[in-house]
Order: sequence, then C-alpha cells, then structure tokens
Amino acid sequence: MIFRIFDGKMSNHAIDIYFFTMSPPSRSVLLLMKTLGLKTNIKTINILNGEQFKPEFIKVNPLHTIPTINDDGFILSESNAILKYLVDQYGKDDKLFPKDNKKGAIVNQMLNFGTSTLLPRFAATHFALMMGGTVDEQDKEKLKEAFDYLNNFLKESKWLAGENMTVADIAIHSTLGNIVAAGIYDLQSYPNLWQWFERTKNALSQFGYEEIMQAGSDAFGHVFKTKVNA
Ligand SMILES: N[C@@H](CCC(=O)N[C@@H](CS)C(=O)NCC(=O)O)C(=O)O
Repeated sequence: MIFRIFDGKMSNHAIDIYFFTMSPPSRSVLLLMKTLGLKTNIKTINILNGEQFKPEFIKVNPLHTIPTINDDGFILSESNAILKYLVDQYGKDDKLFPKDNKKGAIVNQMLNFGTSTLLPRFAATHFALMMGGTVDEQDKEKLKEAFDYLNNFLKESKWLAGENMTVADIAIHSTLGNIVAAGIYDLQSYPNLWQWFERTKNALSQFGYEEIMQAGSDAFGHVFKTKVNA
C-alpha cells in the first residue's frame, strides 16, 4: 500500500486540466493534483502547434495560457492561483500551502519568484537559442543570479518555504527540470540547489514524478537539443 503523506479530501469528480507536458507551470499543477489524490481529465493543448489559439480553448481562457483548470464549472488560470486554490479546496491539511500569514507569504514569494523571475530568465536564455539566435551575456548572468539566490537560500533551509515541502518546491523544481534537461547550465555546481532538486524529486516519486515531471522535461530537452543543433 502506498503511504500517502499528502492525502487530499475526497473528490468524486474529475477536474479538467488544460496541459502541455513541456510547460513547467502545467506540470506543477498536474503533479499537485496527483499529490492530492485528485481525479484528473487531461486536455492536451500542444502549444508547439498553436493549439492554444483554437476557439474552443479561447472560450475557456481568452488569454490562451496553460495551465487552466475547470473544476466543475469553476475555471481558473495562472498556475500560482491554481496551486493555492487546489490546496485550500482539497488539501487534507495546509502543509503544502500554510494558512499562517507569514509562512504563506514566503510560499507566495517563492511562487512569484518562480513565475516572474525564474521562468522569464529561463525563456530569455533558452528560447533565443531555439529560434537560432544567440543569448546576451547579461541574460546568462541573470539566470545564474537566480541559481545563486536559490542555492544561498537553501544553505539554511531544507525546502524553499519553511520546514515542509510546499507547492513552491514543486513549481520551481518544474522550471529547473527543463533547464537541467536542456543541458546548457550545470546545476550540480550549485550544491545546495542540486541536493534540494534531488530531495524534491524523491519526495514526489510516489505521486507520478517520472510520468509527469521527468517525461515532460525530457521531452523539452529533446526538442531544445534538436532545434539548437539543427
Ligand atoms: N503566468 C502564467 C504563465 C503561463 C504560460 O505562459 N504558459 C505558457 C506555457 S509554459 C503558455 O501557455 N504559452 C502559450 C501562450 O501564451 O499562448 C502561469 O503561471 O500560469
């Protein structure tokens, strides 16, 4: 029997998730759903083929971003909002997103760092290469600054926001997964960050890490390397 440390409240219905495997915020939401033991109905939106612009999806999310969920008619986009909603609505307890104001604020700080700093810096350094261009030195340094920030933070702390793993660990791990798979930056040279990366992977292994995180980042790594070496 699997010991489910993050058992969710029982939910009989499946929640729709508009998802693409290579998208870090999509993966963190899906992995959280699995961690909470929720039933999911995955609706793949292949953004490489422009499927996010299909009228059916624009009706659901006019901003055409994934992840988006539809929980029994309640439609929500923006991964950080979705992560909080799911823990509040279905978490057996508040470990993955503490209700305590200050603890919750640190989770928010890290989630916002993930989507407002890390994800754009990842995009600036990797998407230009995929399009056949070059990357500014300044953009490389900015990405390394983000690694340094996380590495220093993790000197004092086992997890990114307090004494337990939270949704911030899942979200930031997801973006770093694409960076590791692309193979340009060596995260192993940031020892605290690398140990935490492995720790998070182990903690999530029983909730579908391989099928969701590993498979998705590997798929991104493959496309990245194919385009860059073409
Ligand atoms: N801030 C959003 C970002 C979502 C986002 O940009 N998703 C990308 C994939 S990683 C996407 O949907 N791109 C397609 C598009 O914007 O048309 C979130 O955290 O959910």
